[in-house]
Amino acid sequence: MIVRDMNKIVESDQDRVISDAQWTSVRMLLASDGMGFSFHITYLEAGSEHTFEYKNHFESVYCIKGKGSITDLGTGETHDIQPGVMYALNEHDRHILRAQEQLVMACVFNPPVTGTEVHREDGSYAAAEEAA
Ligand code: 9YT
Repeated sequence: MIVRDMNKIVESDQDRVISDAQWTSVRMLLASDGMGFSFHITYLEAGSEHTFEYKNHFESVYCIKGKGSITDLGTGETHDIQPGVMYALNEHDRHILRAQEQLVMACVFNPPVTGTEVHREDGSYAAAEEAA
């Protein structure tokens, strides 16, 4: 069994804490944990806007805290994000995520991220075999 405390990861396992200018992600589970998915707690700063397109991953995101919106760039539809709302990018949907207030999100990626990915210009993470 794997048991981890996010607060302890933040204190003492910085390899699992990834930041960009406007977001920080704590990787509770990575590919190396062998679960077949990765599990992240991601903080998106108030006022920030992010364009992502996870071409090589499915991602599901649950809002724990904060307020914002997501725009599906395929359909143009915008949905409010608030605690209790989940979205699943089941079609690798290109999207814009906006944080009106700081958003705290629980995210699952399949296939799992390894922890070394960086967002490419198109908002994607490389597939594991491309990154190797
Ligand atoms: C909410 C969201 O899109 N999270 C993406 C995950 C984050 N960029 C990470 O953990 O890599």
